[in-house]
Amino acid sequence: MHDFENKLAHSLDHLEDSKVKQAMLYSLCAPAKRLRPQLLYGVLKAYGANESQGDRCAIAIEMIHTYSLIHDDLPCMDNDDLRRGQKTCHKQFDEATALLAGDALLSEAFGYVASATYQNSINNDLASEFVKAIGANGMILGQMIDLLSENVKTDLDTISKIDLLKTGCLFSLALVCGCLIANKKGDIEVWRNIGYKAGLAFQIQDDCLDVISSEEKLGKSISDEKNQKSTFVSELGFEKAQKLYLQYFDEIENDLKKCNIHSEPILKIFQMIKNRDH
Ligand code: GRG
Repeated sequence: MHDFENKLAHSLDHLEDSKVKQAMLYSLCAPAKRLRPQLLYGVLKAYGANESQGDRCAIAIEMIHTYSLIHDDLPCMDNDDLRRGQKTCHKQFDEATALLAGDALLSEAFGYVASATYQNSINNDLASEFVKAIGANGMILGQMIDLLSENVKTDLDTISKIDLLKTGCLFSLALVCGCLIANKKGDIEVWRNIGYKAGLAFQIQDDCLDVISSEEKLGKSISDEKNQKSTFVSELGFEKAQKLYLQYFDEIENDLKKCNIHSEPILKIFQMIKNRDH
């Protein structure tokens, strides 16, 4: 993650100055955990590959994650005021600018993937993985099912599907990109599954944090109750939900220990996620 914040801050330097660029930078460079880039770099380290090879994909994934947050916060979606400890993009700018900022981050992200020069021309594989993860069979589908679940009692299978698609797909993408860039295509499904488990664990943990933490600490609105959404905590109770996400993190640790990699750095990232308080 050497100098990642600086790389992100300069990632839009090629764009003409405009209000939409200001809005993109406002949301992209807001204080955030950068978990998905950390995971991508973690896989490269696990294979002993050069970390800087991951820069363009890591930036692209953070752009896409930021776009999803901007759109998720819009009045037509979750209608939130606070994100990453600051006003949401549409509150700071306006709705139309926020919509465009999200669209533009998504477009620029693909520019980053397309123009990366990797060995064995893996750019096509990477682009396909991006579309699979974030398109209408991935993150967007998760968001659609989530929106349709508001004010409706939702069973655990559906909640799991939403979490897997909304969060797991992007975690998986980060790990899979690391695997492809390290030229270890044969291991791709192992990383994909770890990403899905991590997304599920992360989202159940989020449901738990929503109960015990504050908006100030989380840096975002606590909106599940407001939007009348079923969550793992509402369906299982806090203790069972907590047990379940810890179980998923244990499984991830065991999966990683079975891989033929230098597992320490990536284990540390998952431990950090497991112990997070926001
Ligand atoms: C095209 C209209 C349209 C929408 C795009 C909005 C959307 C599709 C998907 C939403 C996906 C979403 C918001 C999932 C939740 C993801 C999540 C776990 C967010 C929080 O991630 P952290 O904690 O946040 O890593 P930071 O701020 O640290 O990066």
